[in-house]
Amino acid sequence: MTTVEKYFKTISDVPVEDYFAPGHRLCAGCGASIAIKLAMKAIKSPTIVVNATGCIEVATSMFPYVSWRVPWVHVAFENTAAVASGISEGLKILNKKRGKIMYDVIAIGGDGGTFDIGLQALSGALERGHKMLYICYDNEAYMNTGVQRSGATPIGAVTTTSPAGEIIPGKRERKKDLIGIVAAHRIPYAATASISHPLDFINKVRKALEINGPTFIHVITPCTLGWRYPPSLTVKIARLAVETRYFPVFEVEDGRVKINIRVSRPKPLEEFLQVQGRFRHLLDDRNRDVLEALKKQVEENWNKLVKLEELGVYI
Ligand SMILES: Cc1ncc(C[n+]2csc(CCOP(=O)(O)OP(=O)(O)O)c2C)c(N)n1
Ligand code: SF4
Ligand SMILES: [Mg+2]
Repeated sequence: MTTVEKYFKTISDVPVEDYFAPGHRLCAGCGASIAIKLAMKAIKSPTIVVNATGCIEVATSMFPYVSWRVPWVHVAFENTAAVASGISEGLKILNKKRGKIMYDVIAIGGDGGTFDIGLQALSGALERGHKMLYICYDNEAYMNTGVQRSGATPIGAVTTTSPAGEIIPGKRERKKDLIGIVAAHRIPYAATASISHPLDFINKVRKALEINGPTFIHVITPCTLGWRYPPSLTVKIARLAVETRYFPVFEVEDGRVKINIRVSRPKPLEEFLQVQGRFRHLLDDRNRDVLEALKKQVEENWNKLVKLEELGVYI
């Protein structure tokens, strides 16, 4: 890791308090649950969480139990960023009227709720410039409703709406470049992260919360159900996503790109694919072209980032 400021230098610096409490109903080995637990370790003052529908919301708020030890609002996919921005502005007014009210606002959405359904509200909030952090946990499909493909599902992956067989070899379209879309709004801070690198992620959340404007973090969160692997492999698969360059970890700060985890000798992409049932068919000779297309996209994406870092701009 290079430059994310190290608010927490080692894991032992990270607060022991959990604002995301245990006892929720997320699957054993759920990558998203790890991401949210880590994110909530980084909060620095009273915080309001605005949570779109999805596994994180559904499985942490089953009446009469709740896993949130901070004020928490459930919202629809379409208006997550809009609600978060309204709360942020409301707090600003209260601040003016009553003096220092120190609250941070974090919006949380899955890939379906962010790449697809909530994209217009997100774009509006980023463009208007509210002080809020939006975290997208990306398990690359609509998991809570039974693993349907989303704009974040990569080419070749099996979902229930992109099954591999005689007709199609898994999803046919490529993954949407969400961070590119977000960065195009020229917000002060956007970053990617992986649950396999917890300090990098926690420090990024803290860094984002300290910025007086809209910030965005895209974290990759393997899903044992949808990616079809045993729960014990979650962190290993998240690490392989980084080590194969499948999911580059970088930040875009005031338009400048910095690759935080430089993968100079990537592991073969097959190491990431072969442990997941959703990709296993890609190792079959008859799907070689899809595997090659995925490899090409991974390579292009990495090369683009390296170039943008050299250039010193994202777009
Ligand atoms: C407008 C709307 N469409 C569909 C649904 C049904 N729904 C509930 S959870 C969910 C999946 C969300 O996927 P994602 O945002 O990726 O989160 P994940 O379930 O993967 O955590 C869907 C489609 C809904 N609640 N609202
Ligand atoms: S389906 Fe996937 S994202 Fe949802 S709780 Fe289970 S492991 Fe987590
Ligand atoms: Mg999802």
